[in-house]
Amino acid sequence: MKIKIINPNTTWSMTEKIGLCARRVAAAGTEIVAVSPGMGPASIESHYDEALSVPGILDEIRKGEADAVDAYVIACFGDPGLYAAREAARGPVIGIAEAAMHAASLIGNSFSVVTTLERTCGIAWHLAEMYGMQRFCRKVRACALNVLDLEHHGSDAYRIILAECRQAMQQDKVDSIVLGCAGMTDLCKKIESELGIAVIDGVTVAVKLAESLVQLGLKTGKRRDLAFPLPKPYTGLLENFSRS
Ligand code: 5HY
Repeated sequence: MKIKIINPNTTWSMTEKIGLCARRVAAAGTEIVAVSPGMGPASIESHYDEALSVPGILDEIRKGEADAVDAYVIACFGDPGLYAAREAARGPVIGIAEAAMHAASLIGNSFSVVTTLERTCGIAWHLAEMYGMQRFCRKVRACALNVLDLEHHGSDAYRIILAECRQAMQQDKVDSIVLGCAGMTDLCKKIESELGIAVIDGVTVAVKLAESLVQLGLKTGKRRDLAFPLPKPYTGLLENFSRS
């Protein structure tokens, strides 16, 4: 099977890191394709960034549909464009926030999210509510890190994230910690062994969920609101999105 991971920001070093971590958990026979769109924000840290990342995501879905992709992962913790992407795709589309929160709810009764900037905490809470996970989510914590600090080795990001995860473990009294950024995927197991608590990375969980759904022959439902978008012209910068 072919799983396409879309990192909606245009920072390829992060995309390559995401691809690497995904291939480590993918089953034999699963081909992982990890991409950044040809358009979009260098990092996603606001509603504005999220909105401007969606055309790039949909463009990659369109290409994937022509390339026999079986399932997609949206590798950004805001799950931007998730439902629009599901409309455009035949196969399953998994958002890493949705995947991580559900995994946390299956292995415990409480989790905290550790994310980058304070201003993205609201987005994480909104997703917890939308996915029915707010009764499991005890706290959303920020590390005062920009997303791209995760790409700069001198940024001390690991020490800062580890310290916030330790605080979550000691103060929030949770069963697990959900990492709130795709760019933290490579830190997951290191933090888990350092602290001795379950640490959940949405990228790898989403890959395993996508594999399971494809193996079960489960595709995105097309009978109701996730049916393919209706054909119509789009104009201006979006004219390439016109559907016939
Ligand atoms: C992410 N932004 O996973 C989110 C994380 C965040 O560019 N990739 C991004 O902080 O919202």
